[in-house]
Amino acid sequence: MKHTLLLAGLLAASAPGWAQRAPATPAKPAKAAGNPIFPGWYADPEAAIFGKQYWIYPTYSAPYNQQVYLDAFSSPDLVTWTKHPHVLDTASVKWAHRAMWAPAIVEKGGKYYLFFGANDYHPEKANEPPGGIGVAVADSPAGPFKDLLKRPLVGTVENGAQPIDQFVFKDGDGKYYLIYGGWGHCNIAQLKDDFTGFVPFADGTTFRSITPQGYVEGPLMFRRQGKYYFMWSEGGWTGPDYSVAYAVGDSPFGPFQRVGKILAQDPKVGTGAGHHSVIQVPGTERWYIAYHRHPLGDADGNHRQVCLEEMHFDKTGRILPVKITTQGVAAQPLKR
Ligand code: FUB
Repeated sequence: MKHTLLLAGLLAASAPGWAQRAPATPAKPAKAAGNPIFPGWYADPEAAIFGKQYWIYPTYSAPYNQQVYLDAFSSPDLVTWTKHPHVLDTASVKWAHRAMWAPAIVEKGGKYYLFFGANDYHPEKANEPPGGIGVAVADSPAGPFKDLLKRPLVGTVENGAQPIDQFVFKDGDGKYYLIYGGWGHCNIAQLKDDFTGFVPFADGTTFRSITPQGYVEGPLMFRRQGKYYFMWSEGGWTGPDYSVAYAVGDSPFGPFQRVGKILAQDPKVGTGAGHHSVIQVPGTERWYIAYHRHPLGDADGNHRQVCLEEMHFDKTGRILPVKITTQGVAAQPLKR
């Protein structure tokens, strides 16, 4: 879907005296994406850049029993989005039957690995079938993704963390980490090179808790100027107060001291702004935050829509609070 907005600059063109100063060829109006960036109920957007395309992999935000597939969306410029239906489907993951959640994508060695949660695993329930975090692989970011392991990669509750809301972080030394967890607990574990399991830490443990104060779910990590930024969602995802906070550390293991919230509802724009991801345009200091929010006045918890805003840092490296908008971001074609 294409959203085109004429920016305020055009209005200014009618100001007295403008005609004399205007260039002979009027500037092309900048396009803006508009929020939400594509139609439909979607949540937990994982944003990525592969080649000259932006990608977004969201959760299909329907009742759990209908969450049996994942769609993806691609764009050359953040404005025009193409839908890739059912890039992963429970039909190709035998152990997954509902609640397919919060994809995380990584490219390695020419293959694309899509990590996902499935089944809303609750081991305390009688006859609970397997569930947790799985991994699927494809030759293209558009799929089709096929189950890599034929079983969950994480199918147990470790350190109190529900096995959902996975994120894959690649550190500067080439090591990949799975960072995940619901129920207010977050773990980090080092992935094996082929993503089929984990490399235990030197102390013999596999899952290390890095849960910061206020953490609920939806973790994410990135590195900037030698610092590790750890971000997560707080509050309840069905309600208006869902939001995003962050901490900064010197290693992927922290310790992480909560700095504060940077994304939250704006009662004039949308509510429940949370479960985000972050992308940096390669070779620039341009950063974007993808997140979901509820439309104003809509109390259905599943009614979530994917939005995009720019994200900025101050001179000391603090993330500035993000203003949620209806106009979204300007077109940003990728150069390489
Ligand atoms: O979309 C399903 C769940 O809602 C996610 O796993 C949570 O993070 C919340 O966004």
